[in-house]
Amino acid sequence: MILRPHFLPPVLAIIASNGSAHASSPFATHWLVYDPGSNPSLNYTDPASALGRPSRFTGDNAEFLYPSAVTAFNGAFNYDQVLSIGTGGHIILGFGAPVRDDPHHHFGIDILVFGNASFIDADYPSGIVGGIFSEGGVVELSADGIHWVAATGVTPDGAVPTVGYSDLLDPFATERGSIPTNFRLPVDPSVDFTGMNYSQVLDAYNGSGGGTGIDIGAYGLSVVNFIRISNTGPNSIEIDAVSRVSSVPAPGVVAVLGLAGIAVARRRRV
Ligand SMILES: [Ca+2]
Ligand SMILES: [Ca+2]
Ligand SMILES: [Ca+2]
Repeated sequence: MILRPHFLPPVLAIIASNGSAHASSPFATHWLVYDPGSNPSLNYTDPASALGRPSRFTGDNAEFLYPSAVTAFNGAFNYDQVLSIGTGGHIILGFGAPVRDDPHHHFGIDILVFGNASFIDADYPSGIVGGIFSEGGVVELSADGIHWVAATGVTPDGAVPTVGYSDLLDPFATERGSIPTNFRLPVDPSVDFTGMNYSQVLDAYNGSGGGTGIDIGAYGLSVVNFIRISNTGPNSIEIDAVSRVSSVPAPGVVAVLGLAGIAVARRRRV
């Protein structure tokens, strides 16, 4: 069954959602269409799970009783944290403000997609990156919700695992950390994590919370308001969140204001 908010057809739903009260949110503020496909994971079919910020902690409920931090080796798995999309399914998510191909975005990346993929531990439980549990998926982008451009090469559930805290050196920590990561800061896409220990992984993340990066300019787009994530593979994929990347502050402005340290501290707490 295909779900639509308030049972509106897509175009009307888009219009109805334009007055969103969450325009300043850096994460998806609304969903427009959710088709769960043929084999979504049981109990993971609430499209609201893909809205808002990514998860930092998981398993802390009666269903699982396995409280654990979201690390690069431990993806989020609570029912209300990730949305599952089965074979042939898709979701369309909307941002509260346009995503722009801003030259000040880190590494040129404008959008981050957070699945629940995690690295494979080659030396469990010490946390040595031996690969990644990747479940794939397909991403398309649109300015108007009608015309779509394929973001070829982007793997929404499988490229860069989510990390909830920068200071948790245990990849299977059962407590929260004290330094939340930044979900609007991309990981350097040139990094090869293979063989790294978890301390090296966190250094490479450099305060980022992970997420698969998308440079909308690479697909000829200057503005994006909607993202469609589809599954054409045999297994379900999971989506936790999407975010708009924040701009790198102009160094001169920060220096003049004398707020460099404060600016960094705030960015890390988004
Ligand atoms: Ca860009
Ligand atoms: Ca998954
Ligand atoms: Ca979520």
